[in-house]
Amino acid sequence: MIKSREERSMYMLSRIAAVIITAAIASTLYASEPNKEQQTSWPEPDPKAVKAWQDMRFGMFIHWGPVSLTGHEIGWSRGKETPVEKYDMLYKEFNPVKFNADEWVKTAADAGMKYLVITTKHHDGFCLWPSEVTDYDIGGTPFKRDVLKELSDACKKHGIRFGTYYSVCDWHNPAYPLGSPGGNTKKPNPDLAAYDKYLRAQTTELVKNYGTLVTMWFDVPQVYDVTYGADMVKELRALQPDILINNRAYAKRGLSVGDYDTPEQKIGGFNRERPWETCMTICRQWAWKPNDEMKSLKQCIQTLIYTAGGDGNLLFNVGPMPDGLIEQRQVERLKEMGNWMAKYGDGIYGTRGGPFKPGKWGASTCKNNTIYMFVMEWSPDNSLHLPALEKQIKQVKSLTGGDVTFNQTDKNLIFTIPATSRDEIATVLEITVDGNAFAITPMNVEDKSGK
Ligand code: FHN
Repeated sequence: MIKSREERSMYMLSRIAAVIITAAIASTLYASEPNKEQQTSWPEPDPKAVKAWQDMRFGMFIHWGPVSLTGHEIGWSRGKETPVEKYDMLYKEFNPVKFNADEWVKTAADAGMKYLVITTKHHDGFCLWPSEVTDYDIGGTPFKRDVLKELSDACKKHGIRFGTYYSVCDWHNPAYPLGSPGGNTKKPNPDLAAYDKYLRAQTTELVKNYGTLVTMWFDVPQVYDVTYGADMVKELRALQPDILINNRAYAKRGLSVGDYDTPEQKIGGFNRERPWETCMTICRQWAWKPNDEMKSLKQCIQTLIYTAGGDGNLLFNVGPMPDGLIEQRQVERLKEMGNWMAKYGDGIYGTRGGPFKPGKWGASTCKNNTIYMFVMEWSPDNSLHLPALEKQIKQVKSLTGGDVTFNQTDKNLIFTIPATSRDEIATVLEITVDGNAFAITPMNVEDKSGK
């Protein structure tokens, strides 16, 4: 029975002390419980590396492997459309004799793409390079050639940055706890610590053997969490201090993970505070699918415009065929994108999103004292009504042709262009202002298209 105030306080103090000591013991006993510092700190990237990556704005994503022999989705079709036993033997037939790294990289360069990221290992566990720690790799195929070496060499030759996608989950590896189909089964004898060793051996091979990588693009970490991931990331950064790592290196669980976010199959929201990159397929499937639905040129270009307008990058995916060729129709679509970029790429490369935020009207980007407007919707009276601009306009040019006029007041800004001068994909206006365009406070644009 507590008698006095003093005894009550002493009792409370002893209870608090007990709680603190217990927590301290627990934190040492369960070594797998990451410490507070480990949980919240992500090793900051070199700001110059981030800016160089952002300036590129547009990259090629490639999803490829023996699965292309089936025309079904990489990883996900294992144990679904294709029985596991059959899927895991596909590599014995994988012989993409028409693979030409130079051609792939030239296709990327001709599209106006500045970097390239390929699935070195997807969820199915197959490795497109001769890994020291597994035989389930390109060395076990009739093809045998090191696809990554040939690609990274070709990228260097064409001035394209090379990056590697690596799936954290591995439904083929017996040590990784989850398996196919879709990570919904449990392996009989999982050993995550052993799998972490395997994963780190492979990621070390990638960063050591294929030149300076622009990024390590991790995917689907599932049960692989900060307990392992924090040290793995530190190891990568120690090997390549400038490498950018996306936000899928390990299970987030409320942690801040990665140098950039990765909205998928959708355009990210306007965000100048944290780098981001939309990854999207040119067709519908990530890996090659016969007669898959392919996006129109308008869809492709407007996706790129909206991504840059939101201050993000676009990683645009192709799925090469089992013979090693990228489908001709995809090559042609990418060439059409390159033709557009050749004319209007100044408004994409090296720009930042805004100041007019993306909307049905279109999107804008900015660089030095220039604002680029990509107008997709006009009001019925052929005008575009915008909020007042805090800097004085010195000149306006329509890069897509025609005469554009403008009226700037302290209340609003109106552009007008004859309907005959509009461009079906986007009417591109180049606006010169009297100062740094990026310093202009970003603004929303009210939808006045009347549609
Ligand atoms: O499951 C994968 C999918 O196959 C594809 O690789 C995408 C690309 O970002 N990532 C995962 C789905 O989020």
